[in-house]
Amino acid sequence: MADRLARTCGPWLAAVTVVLGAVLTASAVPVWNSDWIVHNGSEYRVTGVMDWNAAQAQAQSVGANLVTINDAAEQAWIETNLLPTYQKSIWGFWIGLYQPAGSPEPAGGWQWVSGEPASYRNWRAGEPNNSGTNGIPENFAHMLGTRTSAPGAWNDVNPTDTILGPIVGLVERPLAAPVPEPVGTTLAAIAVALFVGCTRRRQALFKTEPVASDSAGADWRGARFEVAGGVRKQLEDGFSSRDAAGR
Ligand SMILES: [Ca+2]
Ligand SMILES: [Ca+2]
Repeated sequence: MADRLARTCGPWLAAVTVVLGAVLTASAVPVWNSDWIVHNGSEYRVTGVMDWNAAQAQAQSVGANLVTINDAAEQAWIETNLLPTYQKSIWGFWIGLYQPAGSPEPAGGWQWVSGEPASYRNWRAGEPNNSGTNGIPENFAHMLGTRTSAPGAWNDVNPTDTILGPIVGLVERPLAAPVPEPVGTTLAAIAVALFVGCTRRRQALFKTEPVASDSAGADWRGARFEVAGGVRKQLEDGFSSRDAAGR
């Protein structure tokens, strides 16, 4: 009985396992709150609501990092063009600035997770202050949303802090290098070049070499044909026949 059950249910169990695997895989697909937005040599994208580490992991899965804000111009562009549209709460965006554990508090060791050495900072007055609740240090930075007294300014927080509301990550990566031509396209281009070259070579030979003679010994050249006296003659455009002197 048990064997029969196993034989009957085995394929079904396998199918269910495959379906469950597909569902679980699909659930791991990165969640985004925007498409890529191109600006000044970079492209930017906004994650779904998640903590700093999850947002950075999602960024890395597409060759990016949480944003590095290199200067005041990039800060201003983000504040104007991205923050009002994509913020989910007053907590604004995660940015790529973090403080390795053990750094002097509150201001020591802050660095960009991309590894870029940019020294630009836009801390809110009084920040970073490491004023984490529950004794957990504030080692990750976010950009405040527009509905605060300091829109766009930065603050250090602890991502597991219970006071944090919905917050999304701002992701940046360099614009991709031009994609190389597919091999098929390259081969097709070579084939066309060879064909054109051969055609020109064939035409050149055709115009400079005698290719047929009539009974009087005259040479005939060109691409059009005429049959006279049992001899096929090739004629250049505009001629019905031609004498030996080429007139
Ligand atoms: Ca940047
Ligand atoms: Ca703080």
